Amino acid sequence: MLCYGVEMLDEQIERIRNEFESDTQRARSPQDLHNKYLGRKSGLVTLLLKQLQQVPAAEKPNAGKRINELKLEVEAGLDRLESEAAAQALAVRLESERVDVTLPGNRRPAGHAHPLTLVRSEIEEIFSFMGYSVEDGPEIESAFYNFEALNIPEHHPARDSQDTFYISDSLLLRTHTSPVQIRTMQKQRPPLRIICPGKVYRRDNPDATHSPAFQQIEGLAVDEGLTFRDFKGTLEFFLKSFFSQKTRVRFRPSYFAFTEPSAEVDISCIFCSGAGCRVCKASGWVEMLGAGMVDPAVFRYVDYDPEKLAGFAFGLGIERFAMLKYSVNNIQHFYDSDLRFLEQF
Ligand code: 2NL
Repeated sequence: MLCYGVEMLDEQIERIRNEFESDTQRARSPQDLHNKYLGRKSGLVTLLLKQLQQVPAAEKPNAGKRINELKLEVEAGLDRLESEAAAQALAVRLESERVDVTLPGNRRPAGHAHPLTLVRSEIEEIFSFMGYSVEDGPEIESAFYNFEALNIPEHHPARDSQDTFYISDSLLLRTHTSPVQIRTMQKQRPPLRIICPGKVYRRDNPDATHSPAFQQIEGLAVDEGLTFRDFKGTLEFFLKSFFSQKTRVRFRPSYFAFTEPSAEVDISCIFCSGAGCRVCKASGWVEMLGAGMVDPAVFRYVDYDPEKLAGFAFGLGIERFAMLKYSVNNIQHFYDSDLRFLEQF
């Protein structure tokens, strides 16, 4: 297909221009058309440019100019095709990935606090209101902090390995959170107002009201001139705040090695208001906590002067408070992690 005349070249240019024109109408891919017209070896425009070597020198500038015009036209046409193809691809993709932003989202189920945590928080709040702070301590304790400093001597039945989980001769799982109070008294000078929530361990067989691991809150106030009336008023305020203002509170004499005098504290039954039912075993009263004025022997263990200072303390089981407040008849429900139970709180 050699050509030597401008005439013939013009014909070729026109033919290629027309062919390109109709190729672009037929929606062929820009890449194919690029190869067909501008391909490095056999593109139609490329071949035409190669033929330029054989054009007589006089006609070369003119011929070159025309071929170049064709090349620029083809390039512009290909650019247009390419941007049209890209716009088309984007439109297809947008359509296929269309998102209806008005559809409701997938809500993830949200968890919430465990009932024992709810009760602990509520008790902490009532005592914070009265100026108490919350203290924490280790669950593995020494016999000194768990027993000795609480005036529970060696050979006392509470120390028996039948009742206590021993780790070694002198280490054990705390049976109450009193050791935290002993540690706090060693660190801080009075006045002191603290509550100590936490897990405690006792060798009980699990049943509807017992668990070998349960949660306790103990409280302690120490100051000069604290009286039994402060003690009664504090616990009455706490129990009425937690249950209801209508709840009546009763103190019965009791005994603990670490308090003197000691008391068991009852509330009027919240189910029958004192008339007598199954929960209060027809007595109208339900025992809620043990408490008393701190025994002078305990003060001596922490170098507090029992002649100058007085204090009161109490201990309660969080599970017991939760069972009464939420009418749960088996303590094991709190540990079974059954959502049908937990979702009710
Ligand atoms: C119960 C109730 C009680 C205390 C705990 C206590 C702590 C210190 C000093 C004096 Cl550091 N007392 N705690 C007092 C009375 C009762 O727990 O039923 N315990 C067997």
